[in-house]
Amino acid sequence: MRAPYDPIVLTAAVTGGDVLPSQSPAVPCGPDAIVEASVAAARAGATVVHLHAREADGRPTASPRMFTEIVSGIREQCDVVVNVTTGGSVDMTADQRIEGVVASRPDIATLNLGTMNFEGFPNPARWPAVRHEWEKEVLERSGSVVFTNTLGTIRRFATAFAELGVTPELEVYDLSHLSMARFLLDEGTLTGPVRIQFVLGVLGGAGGSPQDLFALREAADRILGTDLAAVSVAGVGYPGQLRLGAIAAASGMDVRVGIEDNLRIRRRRQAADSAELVAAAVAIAEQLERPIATPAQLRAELGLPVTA
Ligand code: KMH
Ligand code: ZN
Repeated sequence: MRAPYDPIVLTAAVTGGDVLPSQSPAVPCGPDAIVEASVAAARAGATVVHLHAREADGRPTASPRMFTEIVSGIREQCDVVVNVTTGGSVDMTADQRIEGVVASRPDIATLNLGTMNFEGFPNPARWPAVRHEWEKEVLERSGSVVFTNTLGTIRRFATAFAELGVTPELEVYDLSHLSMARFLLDEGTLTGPVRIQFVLGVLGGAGGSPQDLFALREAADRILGTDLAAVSVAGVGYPGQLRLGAIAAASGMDVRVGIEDNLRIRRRRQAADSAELVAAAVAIAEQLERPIATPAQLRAELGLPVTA
């Protein structure tokens, strides 16, 4: 784990599969916009970009061709570490969700450690006005959203990552996911030490308070011990993203910001893009005298070739 002045691995989650493009023009849609948002976030200081794929109308897609186009487009322009989702969106099958990783060969890919409710729009009175039919369908399925990650799916994805030489990032939304990580390590499906991404504040997972973060942080140390390499913190929504990010930066943890999880830079102002959220996290890190890890530093930590 990181000492108080160690560099922070800063992840920019640029696309996501849950926010709706009608909510903000900052949601990048189509491969060119996703590449542009990723490169801008890297230039603003991100160590890693975490990405999903979306069609031109913003609909999440599992298209292996698009993931390949995005990842190669990023790699042509910068050396940022690339983290591709297997979460996709909740209406994708497991077969669909792994295709993008197999095709695009990212440095890191996400491994979601449990089935859960995953409600982004639970209150109809607060539904945003939307332009696209598919967005209306997303809103109307609220109240019955399940993000399915069976043990079989988790094992299948973890095994595929090992075969591909892709580093798993364990997405932890709740306490039970830490026990799942322990089980997978003990049965040999995962090899430690592992990297965890806490995703806090999803309705269906743990809450987004500092108390929730520290309860999970202490449980991770207790359950995983020396099998834990790094903990990153992604707060969902505003003000959780930057507040939990600040606490993480002050507490020896890594940080995730970006449009996937949060559309606002201030209470009443939307972020222009993920790069603006990255710049805010960089400014917090500077005040705490914790530099941001370079992609080369993280590659060395991951045992990857130092250049992509
Ligand atoms: N979109 C969520 C259903 C990941 O990238 O693996 C899951 C997710 C986490 O976004
Ligand atoms: Zn994601």
